[in-house]
Amino acid sequence: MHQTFDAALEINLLHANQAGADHNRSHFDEWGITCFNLMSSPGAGKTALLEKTLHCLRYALNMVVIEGDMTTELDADRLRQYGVPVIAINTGRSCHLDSKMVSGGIHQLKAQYNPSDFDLLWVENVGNLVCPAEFEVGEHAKVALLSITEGEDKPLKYPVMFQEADCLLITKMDLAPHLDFDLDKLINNVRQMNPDVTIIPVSSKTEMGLDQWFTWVKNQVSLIHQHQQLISV
Ligand SMILES: Nc1nc2c(ncn2[C@@H]2O[C@H](COP(=O)(O)OP(=O)(O)OP(=O)(O)O)[C@@H](O)[C@H]2O)c(=O)[nH]1
Ligand SMILES: [Mg+2]
Ligand SMILES: [Zn+2]
Ligand SMILES: [Zn+2]
Repeated sequence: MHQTFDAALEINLLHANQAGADHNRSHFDEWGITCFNLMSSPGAGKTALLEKTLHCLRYALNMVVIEGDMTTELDADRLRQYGVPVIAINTGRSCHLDSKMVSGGIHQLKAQYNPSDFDLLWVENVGNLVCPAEFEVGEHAKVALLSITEGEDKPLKYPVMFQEADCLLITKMDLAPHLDFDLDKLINNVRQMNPDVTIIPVSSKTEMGLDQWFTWVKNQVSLIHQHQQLISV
């Protein structure tokens, strides 16, 4: 469980976490790896999206996953079927991944592989709409998912996740005919929190919107790689 007892303690906690995130980021930039942090409430479809993404981008990018869950390797095992290395991190009572946990994962990766062989590291965070957005892990971009069964009001009620996101995937669009769901209202609520975020409605089931998502991923990896080459000279 993640509890904050006072503001000073929270500042120290986030400060220590930021130092670890900077450490992780320096490894990613040294190795030429892009890191994306996938965040959502439990069950919004992070692993389902990763399954499609690992399969469809397998020839375009060399990928690796750090899979965060409080307990079990259920999601890690789902993703291992796609032939990519998956490092499972169990957070125990903690409801988010912090930079130190991810640091453990990337040093494990380094011990087993040549990390420069990878283009893209996916971090699937613990299902939680609140604190994963506060704890940077060294990622280059935050990708938030919100499924349409959760309600259009969620960006207003849980603002930090939506303010911090670089890309927001509106998931499970195939269920829209069964729900009283208003896409324009949701997008309007998101824009109030974050006018610049890239918003992509998707369905991992029907594959609606996935081409646009894959294009966003490939463009970001390419841009970040160019930046990494510039800062390495
Ligand atoms: N109809 C529909 N169901 C989906 C879609 N994506 C995921 N699901 C279902 O939603 C449930 C949760 O999906 P997961 O991919 O496990 O969600 P998650 O965000 O990884 O969940 P946690 O890791 O537990 O937080 C599963 O039953 C999926 O089959 C989708 O696009 N459409
Ligand atoms: Mg999952
Ligand atoms: Zn290190
Ligand atoms: Zn937490």
